[in-house]
Amino acid sequence: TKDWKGIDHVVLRGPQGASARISFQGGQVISWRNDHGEELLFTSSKAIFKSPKSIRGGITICFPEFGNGGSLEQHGFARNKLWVVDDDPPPLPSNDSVGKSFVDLLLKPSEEDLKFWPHSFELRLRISLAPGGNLTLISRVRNINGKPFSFSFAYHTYLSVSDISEVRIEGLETLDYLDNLYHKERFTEQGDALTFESEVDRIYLNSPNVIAVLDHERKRTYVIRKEGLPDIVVWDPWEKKSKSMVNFGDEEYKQMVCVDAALVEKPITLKPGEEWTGLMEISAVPSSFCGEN
Ligand code: TA6
Repeated sequence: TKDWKGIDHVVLRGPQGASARISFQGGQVISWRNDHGEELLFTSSKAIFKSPKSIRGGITICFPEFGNGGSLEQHGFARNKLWVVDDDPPPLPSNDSVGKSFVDLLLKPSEEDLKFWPHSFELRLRISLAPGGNLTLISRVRNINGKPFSFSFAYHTYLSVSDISEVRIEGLETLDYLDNLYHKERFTEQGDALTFESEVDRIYLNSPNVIAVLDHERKRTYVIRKEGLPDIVVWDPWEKKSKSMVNFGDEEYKQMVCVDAALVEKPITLKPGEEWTGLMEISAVPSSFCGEN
């Protein structure tokens, strides 16, 4: 359908009211609501809903590169491309989507993409919504090239929070991280949960496969589970950077935090015919379920 901000999209609906809205542009989740109709993802009020740029918010797919270290545009081209519905996807190894509402999308490189990144691939993305509202994204990258290629990847996820100063992230304690604010220098996180009082832009390395983002004020906890994605990126632009972004409100850094299940430090290399799978599942639960008051 096209009735929402003029963009082609599909809506998944759960039996009790949860929903997810997915744009074909970028294969991007642009809304995810729980059974009470509350929005769980942040989208900027200044977001530009016009291709070929990705919308500021939701979950953007960063592929074949995360960041801007290489020859491609920042975070790769996948988020700026029009994806198609994959009518006949090869079966997934697990029966992960049984009982869920889901959509399968597909991205293949255009002639133009191949000029900048000369590797033929198929990127398949299944997005599914479970009856309780959990959202799962499963990406599969297949090398259909004659030669090996390497890539990095991220589910760049803008979580909606009430006030960033009330947020803390558990599961990253004692991990090493690369700090984008210090030329990717390597540091080690201390023993406490991560809290925010200034700009944060870090890549936590080899994180546990489950981490929790606690929004104390809203009494909500996001639980992020991942497979095949060793790293977690955490980003909040804070005051100064917010002002420099045209498609982001000056004060909106307070209402969001990006927590990305990602593969950044050690890119994956696929030989011809090989496939890689990366999964992220997010659930949003009342904090009391996680031992919070
Ligand atoms: O680590 C997250 C990050 O790479 C930041 O450095 C920040 O620039 C952000 O992504 C957003 O990138 P974008 O290209 O969407 O403006």
